[in-house]
Amino acid sequence: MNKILLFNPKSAVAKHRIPNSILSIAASVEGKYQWAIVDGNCEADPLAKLESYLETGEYKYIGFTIMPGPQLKQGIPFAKAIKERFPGTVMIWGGYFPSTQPKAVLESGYVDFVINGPGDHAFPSLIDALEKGTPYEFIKNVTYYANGDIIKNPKEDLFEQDPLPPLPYDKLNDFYGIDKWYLGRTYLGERTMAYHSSIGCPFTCSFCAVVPIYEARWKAKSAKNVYNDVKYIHDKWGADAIEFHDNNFFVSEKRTVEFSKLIKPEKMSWWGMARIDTMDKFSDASLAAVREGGCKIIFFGAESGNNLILEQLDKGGTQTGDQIIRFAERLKKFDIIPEYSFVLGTPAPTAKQVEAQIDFEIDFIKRVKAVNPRTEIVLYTYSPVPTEGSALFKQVQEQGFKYPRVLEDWISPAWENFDMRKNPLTPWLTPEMIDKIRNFETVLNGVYPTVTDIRLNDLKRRAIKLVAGVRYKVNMYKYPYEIKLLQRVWKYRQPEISGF
Ligand code: B12
Ligand code: SF4
Repeated sequence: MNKILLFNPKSAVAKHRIPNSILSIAASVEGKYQWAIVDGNCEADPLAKLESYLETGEYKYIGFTIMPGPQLKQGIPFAKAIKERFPGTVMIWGGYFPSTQPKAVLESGYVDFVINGPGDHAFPSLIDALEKGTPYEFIKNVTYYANGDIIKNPKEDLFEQDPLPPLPYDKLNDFYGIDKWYLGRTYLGERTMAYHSSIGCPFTCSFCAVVPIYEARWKAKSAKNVYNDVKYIHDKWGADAIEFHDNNFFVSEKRTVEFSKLIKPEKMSWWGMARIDTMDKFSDASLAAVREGGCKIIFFGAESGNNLILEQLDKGGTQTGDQIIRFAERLKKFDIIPEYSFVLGTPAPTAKQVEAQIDFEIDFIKRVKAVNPRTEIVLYTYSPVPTEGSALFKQVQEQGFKYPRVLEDWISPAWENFDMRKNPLTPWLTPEMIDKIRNFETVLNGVYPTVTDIRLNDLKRRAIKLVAGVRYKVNMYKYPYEIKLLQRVWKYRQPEISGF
């Protein structure tokens, strides 16, 4: 029987996390096919490592997981090189990038299949079909190229998460010691693990890549199962903190509180992502239970203080600018740090309006900081995702925005910036507007350096604050070279780029 090689391209320079995407694919074939994992984060020469497996002639199937941005830097050239040298291999890509850009991926000629969304069932079914020579044309979530066309098989209904096979942590540990590679020191603890407890999201925000893939569906593991998995890693490898990588961990108040109570005796600190309107409905008792269970900081998609933009972003219709401010204030008494992310630079009919929107958000963020200075701010610039049918994506296309058609173009510096949501190539944003957003970000990070940068000691924090404070007070954001210099010298890290 042919073997399977799974590859996680480099996604961060440090603070590597358990590669949950590729590990869940390994779990889906565990016990049935033999597999090996290569983690680009842990290898000095990952291509050589991949080739060393392929040279044995035992591995026919290669699965790459790809999120937009830096993972493409290894993903694209490695896939090309492997297909050239080992043309008999079957190359299968999964993850957010190929799911949203299947055309460019499959037309490259070196990727044979894309798994669109969850691979837990689709991947083993595809391998079975290829091994037995039976049709794959009916396997849900499989996308492929045939007769000059992209064929997208129908989507599978989102399945229950509890019956999924357990993640093969022990086997991963044989490839890359969990202790050595994946339990890093963070703001949360000395040994931070990453865990993914639910899939999808029940909402339909028009700027978000989760929507075209999961189509407003969400399924979660039970609190008890999440607790059991976390406890396993805690007991076996000494994890003392958790990053929940779910798109939306806190959808269910009941599950959240149940988990908080279960985990409380373990004294672990944790972090997860949420919606403000959902959590604002949590009772005071639930929020207190969450904090007592060890939750220190929660990432919220605040997106905008402007109700009209919130509507444009389809933020569910229940979040308002006033609520964003009120909720930052509310969390103070529970000692939970809100980490608010904003999306600046959405399209508007005129350049003047785009600029006015940016100015409004800058002012709004300062209001949030005034009510709760501990609020962490993450600033993204709107990078369109192909949410077919959304009014926002229609507006984006009408204004002349186009994705690259050739896969290799995605690794040009310009498109990499697009992926990082820092400097997208959207036609309605001028370089001056981008500068304004990024300069404000520099000054803001100067006055309020993130608590998650544990290398920045008190002295450095005070020095940077002093320099940036005057600018912040008088709204002078242009040319903040002195702050940039300090941030560069002290290697200031932004959690959204280098890991939370
Ligand atoms: C962890 C993570 C990171 C970490 C990487 C950790 C590390 N240190 O290595 C960090 C923080 C560095 C990061 C950064 C970025 N990330 Co990121 N990240 C995630 C996150 C939170 C979890 C990924 C994960 O483990 N999921 C768990 C697994 C089980 O789910 P999954 O990946 O979807 O896998 C399933 C399927 O997709 C499929 N599948 C996946 N891979 C494969 C492979 C094969 C072979 C097959 C068959 C199937 C398959 O099957 C799996 C099981 O069903 C996701 C959000 C999310 N919840 O998924 C965002 C996410 C993937 N990131 C995203 C983005 C955009 C980025 C950035 C590019 C931009 C940014 N500033 O946020 C940066 C830069 C990337 C970089 N440096 O490489 C977006 C992608 C959106 C899009 N436009 O497509 C996401 C979805 C977040 C979001 N909601 O916007 N990220
Ligand atoms: S709530 Fe968050 S994860 Fe869900 S659709 Fe909106 S932005 Fe995406």
